[in-house]
Amino acid sequence: MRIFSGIRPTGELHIGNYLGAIKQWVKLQQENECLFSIVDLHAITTPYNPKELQKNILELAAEYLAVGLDPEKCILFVQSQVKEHAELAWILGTITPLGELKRMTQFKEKSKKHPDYVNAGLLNYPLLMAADILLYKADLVPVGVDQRQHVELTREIARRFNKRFGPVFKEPQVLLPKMGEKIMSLQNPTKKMSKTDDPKGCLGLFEEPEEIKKKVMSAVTDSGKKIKYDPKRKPGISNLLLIYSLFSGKAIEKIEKEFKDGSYKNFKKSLAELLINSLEPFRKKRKELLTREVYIKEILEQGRKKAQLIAQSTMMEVKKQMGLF
Ligand code: AQP
Repeated sequence: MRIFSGIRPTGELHIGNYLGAIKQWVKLQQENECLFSIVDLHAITTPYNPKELQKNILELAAEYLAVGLDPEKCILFVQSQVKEHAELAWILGTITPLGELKRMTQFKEKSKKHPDYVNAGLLNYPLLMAADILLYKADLVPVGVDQRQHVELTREIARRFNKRFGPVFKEPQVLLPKMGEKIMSLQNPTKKMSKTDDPKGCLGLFEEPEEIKKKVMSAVTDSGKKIKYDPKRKPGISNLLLIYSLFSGKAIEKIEKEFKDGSYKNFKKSLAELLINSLEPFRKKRKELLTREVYIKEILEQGRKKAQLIAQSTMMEVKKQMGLF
């Protein structure tokens, strides 16, 4: 199988990015042909600081490596370094009705969040994402559930292109994790945990132990005392139980039993400890990798070369079919 996925270099990864997407990537790289990108062209659709973008890109590359992506097993590259992404996105825009882009949930949410920054790039985000995936004829796209709608649109675009110009693209399938497709904010458990939201609600994957403890202990819980998984009635404690389960490998029912006589406070203490121990190797590795800029740049350069070969070959086919070549 060929796999494609990416993350925006908009800040330090959080446990939602890990549990929703990257944890799957690390497994998938063992037996598939994987491409994982740092999608910087997507990052510039929301407010950002140009002086920090290169630093964020390198840091995200270090973070990919720190959590276990192996450049011997997968292709790691920066999206903007393979110009075919932007080229194909333009082409896909010519066969996509405006209404399909306007109804995308992410466009609506991000427009609301940044009312002074509603640019055409934000509207066209799903076209660029479709180009990212279709360029490599990916079979599977491992992402969190918030990206499912974009992958569905990608399938639709691929179908439309193939019908009009001939069979070039593969229709990709979304691959959601069995559990953890949407980790909620620690401060507002009805909202997705997000890099650019309230920092207190977002638990970074490389955070210092003290910070982890503080954030977990001050996580919003629900009324009542019972530690029970019930996302509708008890979204706060359910989110914490899910995180506990995913990091410990224990079933939720087993954790409920373990803490059946315990308080929220005790449960949170235990979760903080679990997270501190589980995340320590990532934190150490990231620190070490950040001192090896040349090594990271070399990995990205090798990745660029490999990705570009595939991308150029697909673009030749696309252009031929469309009469552009
Ligand atoms: N809370 C989450 N739970 C599960 N999966 C998540 N993902 C993001 N948040 C959660 C998944 O992580 C991948 C990368 O996300 P991204 O950075 O490309 O997109 P994003 O949605 O913009 O991520 P953030 O954290 O919400 O960042 P900002 O604040 O910059 O918008 C995707 O597979 C996504 O599903």
